[in-house]
Amino acid sequence: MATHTQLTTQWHDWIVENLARGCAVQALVEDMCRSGFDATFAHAAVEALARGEQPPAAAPLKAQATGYVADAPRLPAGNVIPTHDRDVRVLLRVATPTIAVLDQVLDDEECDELIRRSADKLQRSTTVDPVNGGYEVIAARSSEGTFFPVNADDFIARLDRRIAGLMNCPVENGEGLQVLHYGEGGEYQPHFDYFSPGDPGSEAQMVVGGQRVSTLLIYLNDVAQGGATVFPTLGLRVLPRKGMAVYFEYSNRDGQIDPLTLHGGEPVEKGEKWIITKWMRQRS
Ligand code: PD2
Ligand code: ZN
Repeated sequence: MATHTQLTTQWHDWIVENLARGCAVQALVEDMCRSGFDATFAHAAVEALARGEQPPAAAPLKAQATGYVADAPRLPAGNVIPTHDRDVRVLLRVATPTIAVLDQVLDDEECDELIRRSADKLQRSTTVDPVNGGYEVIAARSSEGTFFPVNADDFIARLDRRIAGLMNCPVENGEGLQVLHYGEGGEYQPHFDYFSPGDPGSEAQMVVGGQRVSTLLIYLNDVAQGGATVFPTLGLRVLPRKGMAVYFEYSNRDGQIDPLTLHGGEPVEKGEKWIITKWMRQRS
Protein backbone atom coordinates (compact mmCIF):
# COMPACT_ATOMS: atom_id res chain seq x y z
CA MET A 1 0.00 0.00 0.00
CA ALA A 2 1.39 3.44 -0.96
CA THR A 3 1.91 5.60 2.09
CA HIS A 4 5.02 7.82 1.88
CA THR A 5 3.93 11.43 2.05
CA GLN A 6 7.19 13.21 2.76
CA LEU A 7 10.35 13.74 0.71
CA THR A 8 13.71 12.81 2.17
CA THR A 9 16.69 14.83 0.94
CA GLN A 10 17.67 11.85 -1.24
CA TRP A 11 14.28 11.73 -2.93
CA HIS A 12 14.27 15.50 -3.36
CA ASP A 13 17.66 15.34 -5.10
CA TRP A 14 16.63 12.32 -7.17
CA ILE A 15 13.64 14.25 -8.56
CA VAL A 16 15.66 17.39 -9.28
CA GLU A 17 18.42 15.40 -11.01
CA ASN A 18 16.01 13.41 -13.16
CA LEU A 19 14.02 16.49 -14.15
CA ALA A 20 17.31 18.12 -15.17
CA ARG A 21 18.10 15.03 -17.29
CA GLY A 22 14.83 15.60 -19.16
CA CYS A 23 12.79 12.79 -17.57
CA ALA A 24 9.04 13.19 -17.86
CA VAL A 25 7.00 14.15 -14.78
CA GLN A 26 4.75 11.12 -15.15
CA ALA A 27 7.66 8.67 -15.36
CA LEU A 28 9.07 10.03 -12.09
CA VAL A 29 5.66 9.89 -10.39
CA GLU A 30 5.21 6.27 -11.47
CA ASP A 31 8.68 5.35 -10.15
CA MET A 32 7.88 7.04 -6.82
CA CYS A 33 4.55 5.22 -6.57
CA ARG A 34 6.33 1.92 -7.16
CA SER A 35 8.60 2.81 -4.24
CA GLY A 36 5.62 3.31 -1.94
CA PHE A 37 4.78 7.01 -2.34
CA ASP A 38 1.21 8.20 -2.23
CA ALA A 39 0.24 9.01 -5.86
CA THR A 40 -1.29 12.38 -5.08
CA PHE A 41 1.69 13.48 -3.04
CA ALA A 42 4.18 12.26 -5.66
CA HIS A 43 2.34 14.25 -8.35
CA ALA A 44 2.28 17.42 -6.28
CA ALA A 45 5.95 17.10 -5.30
CA VAL A 46 7.29 16.48 -8.81
CA GLU A 47 5.08 19.19 -10.34
CA ALA A 48 6.26 21.71 -7.74
CA LEU A 49 9.95 20.91 -8.27
CA ALA A 50 9.48 21.05 -12.06
CA ARG A 51 8.15 24.62 -11.61
CA GLY A 52 11.13 25.45 -9.40
CA GLU A 53 8.91 25.70 -6.30
CA GLN A 54 9.17 23.99 -2.92
CA PRO A 55 7.45 20.58 -2.74
CA PRO A 56 4.49 20.25 -0.32
CA ALA A 57 5.53 19.51 3.25
CA ALA A 58 3.23 16.49 3.51
CA ALA A 59 0.33 15.01 1.58
CA PRO A 60 -3.09 16.47 2.15
CA LEU A 61 -5.84 13.89 2.53
CA LYS A 62 -6.45 12.01 -0.67
CA ALA A 63 -9.91 13.36 -1.47
CA GLN A 64 -8.85 16.98 -1.10
CA ALA A 65 -5.47 16.66 -2.62
CA THR A 66 -5.86 15.97 -6.28
CA GLY A 67 -7.96 18.96 -7.29
CA TYR A 68 -9.59 16.59 -9.78
CA VAL A 69 -13.28 17.24 -10.33
CA ALA A 70 -14.93 14.27 -11.99
CA ASP A 71 -17.70 14.68 -14.57
CA ALA A 72 -20.87 12.68 -13.96
CA PRO A 73 -19.94 8.99 -14.36
CA ARG A 74 -20.08 7.74 -17.93
CA LEU A 75 -20.83 4.21 -16.73
CA PRO A 76 -24.61 3.67 -16.68
CA ALA A 77 -26.23 3.33 -13.23
CA GLY A 78 -28.04 0.23 -11.99
CA ASN A 79 -27.39 -3.40 -11.04
CA VAL A 80 -27.46 -4.52 -14.66
CA ILE A 81 -26.19 -2.65 -17.75
CA PRO A 82 -28.02 -3.56 -20.97
CA THR A 83 -26.02 -3.66 -24.23
CA HIS A 84 -27.14 -4.47 -27.78
CA ASP A 85 -26.70 -8.22 -27.34
CA ARG A 86 -26.61 -8.98 -23.59
CA ASP A 87 -27.23 -7.66 -20.09
CA VAL A 88 -24.13 -7.29 -17.93
CA ARG A 89 -24.35 -7.58 -14.14
CA VAL A 90 -22.43 -5.10 -11.97
CA LEU A 91 -20.63 -6.84 -9.06
CA LEU A 92 -18.95 -3.84 -7.38
CA ARG A 93 -18.97 -0.06 -7.69
CA VAL A 94 -16.53 2.51 -6.27
CA ALA A 95 -17.84 6.09 -6.46
CA THR A 96 -14.59 8.10 -6.35
CA PRO A 97 -12.89 7.42 -8.68
CA THR A 98 -15.58 5.68 -10.75
CA ILE A 99 -14.57 2.01 -10.75
CA ALA A 100 -16.74 -1.03 -11.38
CA VAL A 101 -16.34 -4.80 -11.62
CA LEU A 102 -18.60 -6.32 -14.27
CA ASP A 103 -19.57 -9.99 -14.56
CA GLN A 104 -19.51 -12.07 -17.77
CA VAL A 105 -18.77 -9.29 -20.22
CA LEU A 106 -17.48 -12.08 -22.50
CA ASP A 107 -18.66 -15.70 -22.49
CA ASP A 108 -16.22 -18.63 -22.37
CA GLU A 109 -16.27 -19.19 -26.14
CA GLU A 110 -15.47 -15.51 -26.82
CA CYS A 111 -12.55 -15.59 -24.35
CA ASP A 112 -11.20 -18.79 -25.93
CA GLU A 113 -11.61 -17.39 -29.45
CA LEU A 114 -9.64 -14.22 -28.58
CA ILE A 115 -6.81 -16.31 -27.11
CA ARG A 116 -6.84 -18.63 -30.13
CA ARG A 117 -6.62 -15.68 -32.54
CA SER A 118 -3.80 -14.01 -30.58
CA ALA A 119 -1.53 -16.86 -29.51
CA ASP A 120 0.71 -16.84 -32.60
CA LYS A 121 0.79 -13.04 -33.00
CA LEU A 122 2.21 -12.03 -29.59
CA GLN A 123 5.03 -9.51 -29.32
CA ARG A 124 6.73 -8.00 -26.22
CA SER A 125 4.48 -5.18 -24.93
CA THR A 126 5.56 -1.56 -25.22
CA THR A 127 4.52 1.68 -23.48
CA VAL A 128 4.31 5.22 -24.78
CA ASP A 129 7.61 7.11 -24.32
CA PRO A 130 6.59 10.26 -22.37
CA VAL A 131 9.25 12.34 -24.10
CA ASN A 132 8.82 11.56 -27.79
CA GLY A 133 5.47 9.72 -27.95
CA GLY A 134 7.08 6.66 -29.53
CA TYR A 135 6.78 3.11 -28.19
CA GLU A 136 9.42 1.54 -25.92
CA VAL A 137 9.91 -1.80 -24.16
CA ILE A 138 10.23 -1.33 -20.37
CA ALA A 139 10.99 -3.81 -17.57
CA ALA A 140 7.93 -2.62 -15.61
CA ARG A 141 5.69 -4.23 -18.23
CA SER A 142 6.70 -7.86 -18.73
CA SER A 143 3.82 -9.02 -20.90
CA GLU A 144 3.45 -9.77 -24.57
CA GLY A 145 0.52 -8.70 -26.68
CA THR A 146 -1.20 -7.99 -29.93
CA PHE A 147 -4.20 -5.91 -30.96
CA PHE A 148 -7.27 -5.94 -33.18
CA PRO A 149 -8.24 -2.71 -34.99
CA VAL A 150 -11.77 -1.40 -34.30
CA ASN A 151 -14.37 -3.38 -36.30
CA ALA A 152 -11.62 -5.62 -37.73
CA ASP A 153 -14.25 -8.28 -38.62
CA ASP A 154 -17.74 -9.35 -37.53
CA PHE A 155 -16.54 -11.06 -34.34
CA ILE A 156 -14.41 -8.10 -33.19
CA ALA A 157 -17.12 -5.62 -34.26
CA ARG A 158 -19.68 -7.38 -32.03
CA LEU A 159 -17.32 -7.17 -29.05
CA ASP A 160 -16.41 -3.52 -29.84
CA ARG A 161 -20.11 -2.65 -29.91
CA ARG A 162 -20.89 -4.42 -26.62
CA ILE A 163 -17.88 -2.83 -24.90
CA ALA A 164 -18.73 0.66 -26.22
CA GLY A 165 -22.29 0.18 -24.93
CA LEU A 166 -20.98 -0.68 -21.47
CA MET A 167 -18.50 2.21 -21.44
CA ASN A 168 -21.19 4.55 -22.79
CA CYS A 169 -18.91 5.92 -25.52
CA PRO A 170 -19.15 5.79 -29.33
CA VAL A 171 -17.36 2.76 -30.86
CA GLU A 172 -15.22 5.21 -32.87
CA ASN A 173 -13.75 6.72 -29.66
CA GLY A 174 -12.14 3.38 -28.79
CA GLU A 175 -8.57 2.32 -29.48
CA GLY A 176 -8.20 -1.15 -31.00
CA LEU A 177 -8.68 -4.08 -28.59
CA GLN A 178 -5.34 -4.85 -26.96
CA VAL A 179 -4.69 -8.51 -25.99
CA LEU A 180 -2.07 -9.14 -23.29
CA HIS A 181 -0.50 -12.39 -22.14
CA TYR A 182 1.56 -12.77 -18.94
CA GLY A 183 3.56 -15.91 -18.19
CA GLU A 184 4.67 -16.87 -14.66
CA GLY A 185 6.30 -13.82 -13.04
CA GLY A 186 4.76 -11.50 -15.65
CA GLU A 187 3.43 -8.19 -14.31
CA TYR A 188 2.53 -4.63 -15.21
CA GLN A 189 3.81 -2.36 -12.43
CA PRO A 190 1.58 0.50 -11.20
CA HIS A 191 1.02 3.20 -13.82
CA PHE A 192 -1.60 5.57 -15.20
CA ASP A 193 -3.48 4.83 -18.42
CA TYR A 194 -3.96 8.55 -19.26
CA PHE A 195 -1.41 10.61 -21.12
CA SER A 196 0.30 13.02 -18.75
CA PRO A 197 -0.65 16.58 -19.80
CA GLY A 198 2.43 18.60 -20.67
CA ASP A 199 4.70 15.68 -21.63
CA PRO A 200 5.83 16.17 -25.24
CA GLY A 201 5.09 12.51 -26.00
CA SER A 202 1.53 12.89 -24.68
CA GLU A 203 0.83 15.82 -26.98
CA ALA A 204 1.82 13.63 -29.95
CA GLN A 205 -0.45 10.79 -28.77
CA MET A 206 -3.41 13.12 -28.21
CA VAL A 207 -3.41 14.76 -31.66
CA VAL A 208 -5.86 12.10 -32.82
CA GLY A 209 -8.71 11.36 -30.40
CA GLY A 210 -7.55 13.50 -27.49
CA GLN A 211 -7.02 12.25 -23.92
CA ARG A 212 -7.97 8.75 -22.76
CA VAL A 213 -11.06 8.88 -20.54
CA SER A 214 -11.70 5.31 -19.38
CA THR A 215 -10.40 1.73 -19.41
CA LEU A 216 -12.14 -1.65 -19.56
CA LEU A 217 -9.92 -4.61 -18.76
CA ILE A 218 -11.43 -8.08 -19.32
CA TYR A 219 -9.92 -11.33 -18.03
CA LEU A 220 -9.83 -14.09 -20.66
CA ASN A 221 -8.87 -16.95 -18.31
CA ASP A 222 -8.82 -18.00 -14.66
CA VAL A 223 -5.39 -17.49 -13.11
CA ALA A 224 -4.18 -20.25 -10.75
CA GLN A 225 -2.41 -17.82 -8.39
CA GLY A 226 -1.59 -14.08 -8.45
CA GLY A 227 -2.20 -11.69 -11.36
CA ALA A 228 -4.64 -9.41 -9.50
CA THR A 229 -5.36 -5.93 -10.83
CA VAL A 230 -4.52 -3.50 -8.01
CA PHE A 231 -5.25 0.15 -7.22
CA PRO A 232 -2.53 0.74 -4.59
CA THR A 233 -3.67 4.20 -3.50
CA LEU A 234 -7.19 2.90 -2.88
CA GLY A 235 -6.24 -0.46 -1.37
CA LEU A 236 -8.40 -2.23 -3.97
CA ARG A 237 -7.42 -5.59 -5.48
CA VAL A 238 -9.50 -7.38 -8.14
CA LEU A 239 -8.81 -11.08 -8.65
CA PRO A 240 -8.96 -12.36 -12.23
CA ARG A 241 -11.92 -14.48 -13.31
CA LYS A 242 -12.65 -15.58 -16.87
CA GLY A 243 -15.06 -13.21 -18.68
CA MET A 244 -15.17 -10.66 -15.81
CA ALA A 245 -14.01 -7.06 -16.26
CA VAL A 246 -12.69 -4.04 -14.34
CA TYR A 247 -13.80 -0.60 -15.52
CA PHE A 248 -12.46 2.82 -14.42
CA GLU A 249 -12.61 6.52 -15.41
CA TYR A 250 -9.84 9.09 -15.02
CA SER A 251 -10.24 12.29 -17.02
CA ASN A 252 -12.89 15.00 -17.33
CA ARG A 253 -14.01 17.25 -20.17
CA ASP A 254 -11.54 19.98 -19.09
CA GLY A 255 -8.68 17.52 -19.59
CA GLN A 256 -7.93 17.16 -15.84
CA ILE A 257 -6.67 13.70 -14.86
CA ASP A 258 -7.19 11.65 -11.69
CA PRO A 259 -4.00 10.28 -10.06
CA LEU A 260 -6.08 8.10 -7.72
CA THR A 261 -6.46 5.70 -10.65
CA LEU A 262 -2.88 4.49 -10.30
CA HIS A 263 -3.19 0.75 -11.00
CA GLY A 264 -1.14 -2.29 -11.96
CA GLY A 265 -1.19 -5.99 -12.74
CA GLU A 266 0.47 -8.00 -9.96
CA PRO A 267 2.91 -10.79 -10.85
CA VAL A 268 1.37 -14.06 -12.00
CA GLU A 269 2.56 -16.58 -9.41
CA LYS A 270 1.20 -19.76 -10.97
CA GLY A 271 -0.23 -20.41 -14.42
CA GLU A 272 -0.70 -17.67 -16.99
CA LYS A 273 -2.92 -14.62 -17.47
CA TRP A 274 -4.70 -13.37 -20.59
CA ILE A 275 -6.62 -10.08 -20.72
CA ILE A 276 -7.98 -7.62 -23.24
CA THR A 277 -7.89 -3.87 -22.65
CA LYS A 278 -10.09 -1.22 -24.29
CA TRP A 279 -9.13 2.45 -23.88
CA MET A 280 -11.69 5.12 -24.75
CA ARG A 281 -10.70 8.62 -25.94
CA GLN A 282 -12.46 11.99 -25.75
CA ARG A 283 -13.13 11.94 -29.51
CA SER A 284 -13.04 9.53 -32.44
O1 PD2 B 1 -3.07 -6.94 -16.55
C1 PD2 B 1 -3.54 -6.11 -15.77
O2 PD2 B 1 -4.16 -6.50 -14.77
C2 PD2 B 1 -3.39 -4.68 -16.08
C3 PD2 B 1 -3.24 -3.83 -15.02
C4 PD2 B 1 -3.11 -2.49 -15.28
C5 PD2 B 1 -3.40 -4.16 -17.37
C6 PD2 B 1 -3.30 -2.79 -17.54
N1 PD2 B 1 -3.15 -1.98 -16.51
C7 PD2 B 1 -3.36 -2.13 -18.87
O3 PD2 B 1 -3.42 -2.86 -19.89
O4 PD2 B 1 -3.35 -0.88 -18.93
ZN1 ZN C 1 -3.24 0.15 -17.15
